[in-house]
Amino acid sequence: MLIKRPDDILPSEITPPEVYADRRRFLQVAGLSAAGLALSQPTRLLAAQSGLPGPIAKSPLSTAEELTPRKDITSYCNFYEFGTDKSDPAANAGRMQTRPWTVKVDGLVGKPKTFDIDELIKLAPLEERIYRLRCVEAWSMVVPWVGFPLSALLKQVDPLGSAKYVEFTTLYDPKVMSRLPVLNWPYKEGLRLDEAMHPLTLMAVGLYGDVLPNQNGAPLRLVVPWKYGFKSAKSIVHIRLTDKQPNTAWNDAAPSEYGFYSNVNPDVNHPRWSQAKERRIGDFLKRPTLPFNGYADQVASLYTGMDLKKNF
Ligand SMILES: Nc1nc2c(c(=O)[nH]1)N[C@H]1C(S)=C(S)[C@@H](COP(=O)(O)O)O[C@H]1N2
Ligand SMILES: [Mo]
Repeated sequence: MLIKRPDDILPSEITPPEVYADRRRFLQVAGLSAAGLALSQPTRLLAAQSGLPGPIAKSPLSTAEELTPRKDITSYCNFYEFGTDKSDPAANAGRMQTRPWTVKVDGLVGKPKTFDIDELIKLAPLEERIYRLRCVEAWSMVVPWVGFPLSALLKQVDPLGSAKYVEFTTLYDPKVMSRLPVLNWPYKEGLRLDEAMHPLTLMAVGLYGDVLPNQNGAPLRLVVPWKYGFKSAKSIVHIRLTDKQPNTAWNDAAPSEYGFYSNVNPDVNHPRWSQAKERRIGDFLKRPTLPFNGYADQVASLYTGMDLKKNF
């Protein structure tokens, strides 16, 4: 299952020692057991695709569940700037130009910087991370992202001790995007700094071994696998570190329905529907939703002592 397209795999793939050493270091930083994770899956390298610098290491943090077909991931999308129907982003997001593209990183940092996207993509080794994505609308997918940990980017700008939160702002270009005030444009999202630095938090630049399609948030999107899908801000242009909890597009739109944390929680229902179960795209029957979308072992400790019914 891990090898979705065998023709993408290099014929001579053996884990180079430096990749293995990096991975061990990564696991140590993550506080995860190398024995438990690193040995559970083979580390294979995908061949570099035309649009992404290679090689792309297979992450031990991937789920082994069956992948959602690429066609579904790229045609059943939420990207309200391009329309509110699931099929609208695939039809309309092609109008967005993703080069040249810069991402400004500033706020409470020692070394603010504006990155060119192609420089950013080479900043840390790319990994394939297969994660569950659980939408607040109670459907889910399994997505083979390609990206790098957000922490690698944040370390480049030296967060100050006073930084407590990270705000993400995405592109708003009314020439190619909706002018309807569906949400307060530009779309914004936010994380606490420790959530942003968590090793599971990914900046995705690719999907299925190739560059991100526009409708999935090219050229750069956030992926936070233990939170509802709407936290995954697409087509990011600005990242700002701050000492105050940032506003977010969905919290602004409906504060009683969408909180700042938005951790996947089967025990806290959306005011208008249950969150206890989800329908995996392609399945007929629903399956139970897991606390923190199945990532509780890695992330529950971030919320020790917090009332997650109040901080939903
Ligand atoms: N800029 C922007 N980012 C966004 C959204 C959006 O409307 N605009 N929708 C969010 C929601 S609700 C979900 S579920 C995911 C969907 O990602 P996908 O379409 O790649 O599956 O993107 C999130 N990121
Ligand atoms: Mo969503």
